[in-house]
Amino acid sequence: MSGNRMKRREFVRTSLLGATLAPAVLIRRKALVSLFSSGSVGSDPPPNILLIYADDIGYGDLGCYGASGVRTPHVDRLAAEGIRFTSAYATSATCTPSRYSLLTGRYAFRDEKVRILAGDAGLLIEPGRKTLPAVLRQAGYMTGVVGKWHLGLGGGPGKLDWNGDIRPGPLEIGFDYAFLMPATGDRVPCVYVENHRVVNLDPADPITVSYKDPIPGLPTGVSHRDKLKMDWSHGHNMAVINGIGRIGYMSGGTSALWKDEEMAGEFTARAVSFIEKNKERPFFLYFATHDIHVPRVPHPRFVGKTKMGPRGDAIVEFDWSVGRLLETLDRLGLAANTLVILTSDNGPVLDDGYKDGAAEKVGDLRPSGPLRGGKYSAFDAGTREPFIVRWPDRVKPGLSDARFSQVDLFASLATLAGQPLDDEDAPDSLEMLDTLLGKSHLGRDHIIEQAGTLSIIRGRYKYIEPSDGPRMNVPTNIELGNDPRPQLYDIVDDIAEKHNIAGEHPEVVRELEALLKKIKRAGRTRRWIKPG
Ligand SMILES: [Ca+2]
Repeated sequence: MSGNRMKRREFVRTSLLGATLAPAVLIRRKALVSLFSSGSVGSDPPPNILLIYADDIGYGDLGCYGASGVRTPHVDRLAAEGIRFTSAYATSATCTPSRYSLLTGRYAFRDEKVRILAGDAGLLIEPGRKTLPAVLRQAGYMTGVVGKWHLGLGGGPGKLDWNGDIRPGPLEIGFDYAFLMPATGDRVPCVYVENHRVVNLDPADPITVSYKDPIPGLPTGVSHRDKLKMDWSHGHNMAVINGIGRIGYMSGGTSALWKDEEMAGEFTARAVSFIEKNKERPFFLYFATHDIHVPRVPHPRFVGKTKMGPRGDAIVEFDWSVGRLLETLDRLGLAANTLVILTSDNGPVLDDGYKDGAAEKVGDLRPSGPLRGGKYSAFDAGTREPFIVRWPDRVKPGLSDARFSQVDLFASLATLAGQPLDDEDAPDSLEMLDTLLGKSHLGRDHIIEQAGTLSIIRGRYKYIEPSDGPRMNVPTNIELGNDPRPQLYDIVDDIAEKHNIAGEHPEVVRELEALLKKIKRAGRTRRWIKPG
C-alpha cells in the first residue's frame, strides 16, 4: 500500500470519527486541516466522487441486473469491482423530483413546485438551500455537473434571456463548473449551457423560447410531420429541431443547436476533461446522462448494436460513456481512490412519445426486471433502480440487499467529507455511509416512493396511499399503481406486487398510513428517526 493511500484512509477515518463526536465547528476545521495541512491538496486527497446518474434506465436494463439482448460490459465491470445493490431507490418515478431530492436531501413531495418542469422554468433549488455540491465544496472539493439538469434556470418562466447571463443556476447553488442540457432532450431550448452562457451562440441570431404560443412562420411537428426523421407518437410535436419534434417552441440560436447524435459524446468529453483538469485535487462530478431518455438518437456507431432499435442502442451508448469515464480514471491513476456511484433517476418506459420501436422490438428484455410498473408508477419499477458503488481502496466487492434511498447520498457523502449537517439541512437525508460502503447490510428504516401518489415500504410490507388517479398511463402503457382503495403488498414474497393484502392486514395498513402521515407532517425525517 502506498503512503498516499494510507493517508487517505486516515483522512476518512478521522472525518468519520470527527463527524460522530465533535461539534460542528471543530469538524469543519478538522476536515480542512486534513485537506490542506500538508501544503498540497493533491498529496493527501480524500476520495474523488463520480456520480453517474442515468435517465430512465430500469431495474432490468443492465447486464449485471439480468438484461438480455443488450451487453453492458463497462457497467458490469463496475458492478464486479464494487457493490451491486438490489434494493436501492430513487425518491420519485420521474426526473425532476428525483434530481431535486438527490441534490437537496429533501423529498420533492414537500414542495408543490417540484414537478416535471417546463424547459423555461426558473431554478427550483432556492439559492441558500444547502446542496450536496455546496457541502462537498465546503470540504475542499472541486464540484462539477455535466449533462441533464432539468431543475430550472433563472428567475422563472419568461424571465430568462437565453442570450445573456443564465443565472441563477448550478453555479449559484454549489457547483464550480457546469455543462448542461437545460431541461430534457425532448424539450426546447436544444442548446448546451456552459456555466452562465449558451455555447456557440451567435448574437446576431438570438434565441427565443416559448412554452405558450407557437412562433409564427416556423415548422412544427404537426405542420411538417412527414419530414421528421423520427415521428412522434404522443406530444412532442411543437418545435422541430434537428428533424425531431419537441415540447415547446424556439427560434434562433441556429449555430448553438445540439445534434442529438453527438450528445453522449459531447457530455462524455466534457466529463473526461473535468476529471483531467481536476486530477490533482478531490473532485465531485455529477454526470447526468441524457441516455436513455427520449428522443433516443444514439450516434451512428451504436446504431444496430442491438435488435431493439434506438432504446437498446442507447443503453449501449450509455455503457460506452461509463467505459470512457472508467478508462479515464484508470489512465490518470485515480481509480483506486475514486468513489463511483451509478444509478438512475426513475424506472423504464418504452413508448415515451416517439415512434422509435421500443415497445415493438423489446424482445426478451424486461426493462422492469421482476418488478411491476415503470416510469411514472407507484409500483416498484417506478423507483427501484440499479445502484452500483465502487471504491477499490475502501469497498469490498459484493452484493447488498440493504434498502437504500438516493435521498441519503447527501448525508452519507457529507459525513464522508467530514461535513456535519445542521438540523435544517437536507431534512430527509439519513446518514447511511456504512451501508453505502458495504460495511453494514442494515437498510434504511423505511423507503418513501413518490409517483402520482405516495408509497412507503417498511419491513416486508409496502403501502400505497389510496388515489383517484388513473390506473393506466395509456400513451406509455404503464400501470400507475393508483387505486381508490389502500394497497398493501408483501414485497419480499410478492416482489411483483400482484396480491393486495390490505384486507388481510388492516393493522399493518393503519401503522404504515400513520407513519407516512407523520413523515409528511414533520416536514423532515432526520432528528426524529434513527437511521437503520
Ligand atoms: Ca428520467
